[in-house]
Amino acid sequence: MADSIRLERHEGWRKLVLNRPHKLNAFNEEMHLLLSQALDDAALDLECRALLLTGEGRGFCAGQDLNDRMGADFSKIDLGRTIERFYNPLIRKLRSLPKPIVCAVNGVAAGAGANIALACDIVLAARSARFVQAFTRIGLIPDCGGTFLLPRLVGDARARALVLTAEPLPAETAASWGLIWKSLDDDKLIDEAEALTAHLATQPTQALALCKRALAASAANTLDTQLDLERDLQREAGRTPDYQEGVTAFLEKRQPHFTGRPRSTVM
Ligand code: LHQ
Repeated sequence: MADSIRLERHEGWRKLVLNRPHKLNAFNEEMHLLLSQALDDAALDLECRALLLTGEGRGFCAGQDLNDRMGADFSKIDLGRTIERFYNPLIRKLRSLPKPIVCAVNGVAAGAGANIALACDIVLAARSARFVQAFTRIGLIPDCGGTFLLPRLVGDARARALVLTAEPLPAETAASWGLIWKSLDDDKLIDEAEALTAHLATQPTQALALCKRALAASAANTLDTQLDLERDLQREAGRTPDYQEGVTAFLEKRQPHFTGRPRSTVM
């Protein structure tokens, strides 16, 4: 893999590092293509049961690389196309990937970079990191699902102020507001994020994927519809080898050994 995304393989999980530190890991086309490919590969590989996304250097991600706009004829630029081609598929992939994604926000997360972090399943951030809905600073609106996720995570009043002022939100406040899971001392971030990802990789992967599906659907469902969905997904979870292992281990008073495998199709 070329170097704007660095891939590390670990036992049961993979680490993907946004790797354009001189630009605070702002996205260009190559980085989009490599990240998309890395997510597709991870989705298909049964040995990969969890992912960690982080950034190289002092930033997590500064959103779209704005350098390619130098000297451009703005009347000819169709931002909708860029979003349709790169950002929307990326957010859909992160949300629907059938394995947990931990995001370790190692430094500033701005514009699309902030919302890409929030689209991951569990977000940890270094205490020095900050989240910036930087879009209005350059005359844009939040994308990458920001206008969907922010009000749901922190409520309408805070979402509105974050979006309309583009003020940086420190990691600790982000955690106390419920925008992210935890803020950690800078020197502990990567070790804790790796330990969490490695732990998730030992969990019942199929059930975790079904949890993601249920939570994703809840945004648009009534309680009634959601209850029906839970019934259907629980039925699926109940047919996995890991359910059998979980119950057996509980009854035998030992730790479960989950394989993360889908149910065998051989009856
Ligand atoms: C950058 C960038 C950057 C290039 C820092 N590009 N070089 C979707 C669809 C299509 C098009 C448009 O966009 C979108 C979605 C979006 O993401 S729109 C929002 C794009 N992002 C931004 O507007 C954020 C721009 N960056 C900043 O406001 C600041 O750099 C932040 C607040 C992230 C960090 O500030 P500082 O810590 O003070 O760092 P810095 O500004 O000095 O940046 C360090 C270097 O990184 C610097 O390069 P230099 O050669 O001068 O050292 C910046 O030019 C470069 N950089 N962001 N997005």
